[in-house]
Formats: sequence, structure tokens, C-alpha cells
Amino acid sequence: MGVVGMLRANHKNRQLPHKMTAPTVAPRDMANAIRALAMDAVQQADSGHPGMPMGMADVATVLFSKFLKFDPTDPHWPDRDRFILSAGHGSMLLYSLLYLTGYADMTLDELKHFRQLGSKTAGHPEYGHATGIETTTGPLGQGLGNSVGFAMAERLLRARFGEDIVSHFTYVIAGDGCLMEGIGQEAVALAGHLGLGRLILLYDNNSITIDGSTSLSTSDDHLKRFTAAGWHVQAVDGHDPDAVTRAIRKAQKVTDKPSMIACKTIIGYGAPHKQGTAATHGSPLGKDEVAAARVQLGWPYPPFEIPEPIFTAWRKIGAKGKSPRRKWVKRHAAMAAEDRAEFDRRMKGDLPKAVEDAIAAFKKKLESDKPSWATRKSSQETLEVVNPLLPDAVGGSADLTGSNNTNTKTLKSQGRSDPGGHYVHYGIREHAMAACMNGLALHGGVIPYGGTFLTFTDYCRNSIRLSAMMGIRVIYVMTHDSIGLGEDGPTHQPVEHLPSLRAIPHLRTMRPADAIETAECWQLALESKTAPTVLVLTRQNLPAIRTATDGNLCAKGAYILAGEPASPVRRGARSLGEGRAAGRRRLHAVLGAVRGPGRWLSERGHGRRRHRARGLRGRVRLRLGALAREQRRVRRHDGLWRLGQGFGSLQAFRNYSGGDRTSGAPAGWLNGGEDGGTGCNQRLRAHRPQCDACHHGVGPQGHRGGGDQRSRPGRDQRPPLPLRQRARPLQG
Ligand SMILES: Cc1ncc(C[n+]2csc(CCOP(=O)(O)OP(=O)(O)O)c2C)c(N)n1
Ligand SMILES: [Mg+2]
Repeated sequence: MGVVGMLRANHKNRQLPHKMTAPTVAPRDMANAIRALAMDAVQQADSGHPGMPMGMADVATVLFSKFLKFDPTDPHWPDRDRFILSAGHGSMLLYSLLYLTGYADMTLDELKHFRQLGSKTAGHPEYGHATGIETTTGPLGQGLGNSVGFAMAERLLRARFGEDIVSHFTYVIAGDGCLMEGIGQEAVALAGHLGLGRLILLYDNNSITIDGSTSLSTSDDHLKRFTAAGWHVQAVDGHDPDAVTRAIRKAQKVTDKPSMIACKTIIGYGAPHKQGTAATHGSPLGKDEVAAARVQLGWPYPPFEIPEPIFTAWRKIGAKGKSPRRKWVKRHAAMAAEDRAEFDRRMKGDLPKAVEDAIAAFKKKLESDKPSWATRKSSQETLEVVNPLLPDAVGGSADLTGSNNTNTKTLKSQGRSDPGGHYVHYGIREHAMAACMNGLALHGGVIPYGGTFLTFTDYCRNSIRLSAMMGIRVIYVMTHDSIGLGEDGPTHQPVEHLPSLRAIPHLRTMRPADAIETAECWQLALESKTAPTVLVLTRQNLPAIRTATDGNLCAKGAYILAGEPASPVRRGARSLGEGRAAGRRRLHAVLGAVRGPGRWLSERGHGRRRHRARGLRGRVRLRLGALAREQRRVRRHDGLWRLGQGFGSLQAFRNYSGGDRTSGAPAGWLNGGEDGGTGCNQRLRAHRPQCDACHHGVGPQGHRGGGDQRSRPGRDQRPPLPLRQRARPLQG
């Protein structure tokens, strides 16, 4: 009898593996539910990563059943523990856990549609697709960087509102890849330095990456490395639930250091012929191996079927958080009214009214003073006005505080001795700074901003892209924006950075031209709850060109600086012609506001202003150069921008490859495949895709000169989740 036959025979008896009489179910069987869901979903999708979920199932079961404080009926409960899957390729681990513990929007149907068009179970976990996904991960090391921000936000808020209201842990699962990444090292060093005691890292120490054994590429002793960085470290057998339990308990008690638990695991645990090898990392196990794994694990149930006692046991775990949450609700209700209102405001992300008033008053003052400040100085002066009124602000810089002008008089440095300090010395760790700010923003209750030189946005780029993809309020203060930076030379001179930032969808890139515009751009950045902002600021002084008027003119995207033009285009031209300096300034204003993040102006739908902006585009284009032209081509001809909500999606792949994953899009076009926005490089390439059947170009309307690709039968035709309709968590 073959393996499948054995299975059938076993399944007839419907016996539960091991000894299981409700209500006690062995942890091993709880973990096997995760393993089975992961391998079956990947097998069904014919795509994905079964190895990591199968390897870490035991650890995750211990974490969720014994430690994690969460309530699926209130996924945004502010005092929940945060769970971050930094090894985002193991997304089925998270999806299985969300389903098993009872998050309403993670249904079995979603698991069955893993990596399919329109499902919440994207290739990598995407924030906003489903509740319980705290952050978007996939680019390795990002989640680890985020976790530092989550833990920092918790500590800051605990210092302000007390343990009764804020007291939770941040748990992060990271693998060999996250630990190898440079950003990982930056994050580890920062967390250790700050002594973030509520941060617990569960390291999937399986010694395997895609290429094979980790011995091919690394000789790091992570335990020593983490110890040197100031972490508490332990090493355990990741398949021994008792050992994992003891280690997490111990880690929780270490309050002055972050904790790392290296969990020795076997990747693909349970797949008899493939476990322990890279073969389980990123490919379906194959029908026979899945069947063999069922026998090996003692799991005779058909795909996606979880036996009732095991399912009930998981749901009980999901229900455990109700009681602590209710107690928290009572404590919250008992807070002093003023404190409660402040806590709620901060978790909602609303700004105090006083901020708007103060910026308006500051603009009036600037109008009369007419300072010729560099915009980095204008930025600092704005922050001096805002920060005392905005306790949410968490500033910082990657060791360029005096250059970025990011610190203000009222802020104290964040650190062990002042856990409530709102200024972070990130050190020379630009990438971790950006990822950490993402974590701060995602946690809620704080508004992060941080600075470096514009040219070093390259070091932060993937995190900036993720801020934009997630639609979160992170403010990047990028100074020294041009050749006016001084004598540092070409290594420090940003040339292509501005257009390349503007090519990132949903990112607001603003380059104010004087002090008033800087104040206005700051206001926009602070008010922008659903998009990050890059403030591009000068080192050199600029003359005042604006007179303050009521309202925020930069919010319009573009506006007429002076006089009444005969037509917007001619107006722009005339400004340029009127004199070099004036022309530059005019262009500054336009670049600062119009091009912005590329789309937000037109999305706002102000017809007249849109017209004006379009009129000015011809001028702007001259300065933006080749990259912007490529970007426009991508958008105009290929339509992926719209279809993929700006970042690429399964939908785009399906539409453009005729719905067949293996038929292949044009070379180099969508090689992100099912990885989704986190892995798709659509932004980086500008090929015009062709239909692989007839070689006609395809666009948003489908085929040009051919049939509509989307009408191909035999594929999931569920519509994608429109960006705005996704289950975007309210912060708090
Ligand atoms: C920044 C980045 N580089 C490369 C990749 C592609 N990638 C995905 S998983 C992986 C290997 C990760 O190894 P590990 O963390 O040990 O995961 P495991 O194989 O143990 O599941 C790589 C290189 C990525 N997702 N992100
Ligand atoms: Mg590994």
C-alpha cells in the first residue's frame, strides 16, 4: 500500500494522533495543526515557503498558548503584546495562527486561497490585509528593525501612562537571514544599547538558507554577538516545548536587556525526506512528501481539516485574552479623565488642536520677520514650536543631529536612564532608524521623525518603501538636499535621489522653498495619518519668498506664488525668465509641492489646481530627468501602477501573464512573482509588458489589440482588495 493508501486507511478510523482527550491536547498536536495548514496551503497554491512554519510551529505554539497577550475579538487593543514575523516568507505560520486562534477575517477560505488573487493571505504578511498582522515583512531584517520601534514605543508610553495602561511585550521571530542582514545588526546593536527589556527575539536557528547550509556563507557566533551587543541570550531545542517555555519565562524576567532565544529547529520538520534541507525553504513539498509528512507526524486528516479537539483547544487559546483585556478596559475607564483623553487621542493619532494654531501663528511671525534660513533651520524652528505641544513626537537622527537640526529644547534623550526620553540617538544606523520608525508608527501613540543626509536615503530605502506601502505616518527629515551642501563632494551630493524618492508610490516627497513652506510641509507631514513624508531640506540659506496667507498653500500641491498668470504654463515660464534666482525659487516651490509623491495631488481631485499642476509639468520634467520619464511610461502605458495599487500585486502578475504563473511575464518585468509588493520590482524596471500569447502590449484596459487577459478561465478571479477598503488597523 502506498503512502496515500495508508493515509486513507488511517483516516477511516478518524483517530486522533497521540493521546488526546479534550480539553488537554498535546502541544505537539497543536503544532502539527500549523504544520499541516502550512504544507497544505503551500501545496495547494503550488507556491510558498513551508519549511519555516513547520520548523517553528512548536515555538509558536508555546508562545501563543502560554505567553502572548492578545484578543482576536479586539485585535487593536492597545495593550496587546505585539507579535512580529520578521521572517516574512514563513507567512503561513502567521496566517495559520490567526485562523486557529479565531481572528474573524482570517477564515479557512483565506488559507485555501493562500497567495491567490485578492486573498488576505498574500505571499508575505501585509499590514492592513488582515487584523493581527502588525507589520509588513518579507524584506529580511525589516521586522527585526520594526520590533525595536515597537518595544521603544511601549517603553515610552509606559513611562508616560504607567504600567496599568501600558505593559506589554514585543515578540519577534527572525531567522538566519534576518540576522545576517546589515539592518539586523544595526537593530540588534540599537536595542541592546537602549536596553529594551520587553523585546524578546525568538531566533529560528535552523542553519539553513536558500543556498543550503549557513556554513556556506557565515561563521558568526550569534550568541556571542548578541551578548556583546548587550542582550540576554539563551539557546534551546526549538522542538522541546518545555525548554522553550522555560526560556521565554526567563527572558520575561530580564527587564534591563532585550532577550534572544536561539531555538535550534529543523526546517520543514515532519517532512521525512526533505526536512533539514533547503528544499523545504521555498517550494511546495510535493504531493508524495506531503502525504509522507502526514504519516510521519501522525496527522491522518485531509487538507485543511483540523480535528475538533485540536481546533477547540486553539480557539480556547484565542479566548484567553478576553479576561485580561476586560480588566484593562476597566483600568482604562478608571484613569483620570484628562489622562484617558490624552491616551485615547494619542492612540487614535489625532493631533492636538494647539499644533495647528501654533503653526498658523508661527507663519504670521515668519511673514513679518522674513528670515533667510536654510530650510533645515526652518524645520528646526518649526519643531521648536510644535514639539512642546505634541508629546507624541519622537525625534531622532542617525548621528547628524547638529546637521539635520532635528533636536529641540524640550526633548530629552531616549535611553536606559531616561526611558521616557523623546529624542533617539540612532547612531550611524540609517536603515535601522527607518525600520525602527516604522515600528514606532505602527505601535501607535507616537509620531516618529528622524534625519540623515538626503543622499543616505539610499541606506533607508527599503524601509521608506515599506512605510509607503503600509501607509503609515513616518517623517523623514532629509537635509543637505543638493550641490549646495558644501565641500563634502560628490559622495554626499544627492543627484538622483529626489526623483527616485518621487518614484515610490504613496510617499509624499516635499521640498519646501522657504521658512513658511517648511512650516506648512511639516504641518502636512504631521497631519498625514496614512502616508509617510520625506522632507527634503537645504543646508544653505534661502530667501523668504512667501507671504503667509490663511490656510496651508502647500496642501494644494501647487499654487501661484505671485501675480496672476495668463496661463499656468506661461506663468511658470515667465517666472523662470524673470531672473535666475526668482526662477529657481519658483521651481523649488513647484518641485516641493507639485510633484510630491507623484499622485497625491491628482488624488485630491482639486480640478483647477490639478490643471495648473499639469500645466507646470513640462517644466518640472526637465529637472526630473530619465527616471521620472520611465516612471511616467510605466504608469501611462502599463497600468500596473493602478492595478497593483502602486506596488505590484498578484493581480498584476495574473493579468499580465495571462493568469498562468508559469507562462512568464516579459523578461525582468514581474520577477517578484507571488512575493507581492514586498518582492516585486515593477518600480525598478520600465519594460512595457507584452502579452505572451500575441505579443501585443497590455495595459489597464487589458489587451491592446487582443482579447482581455483577465477573461482567461480557470483562475481565481476575485477582485483585489482596494487599498482603502483593506482592513487597515486604526492605530490603537
Ligand atoms: C533583503 C532580502 N534579501 C533576500 C531575500 C530573499 N530571501 C527570502 S528568504 C531567504 C533566505 C532566508 O533564510 P532564513 O532566514 O534562514 O530562512 P529559512 O530558510 O530558515 O526559512 C532569502 C535570501 C529577502 N526576502 N529579503
Ligand atoms: Mg534559516
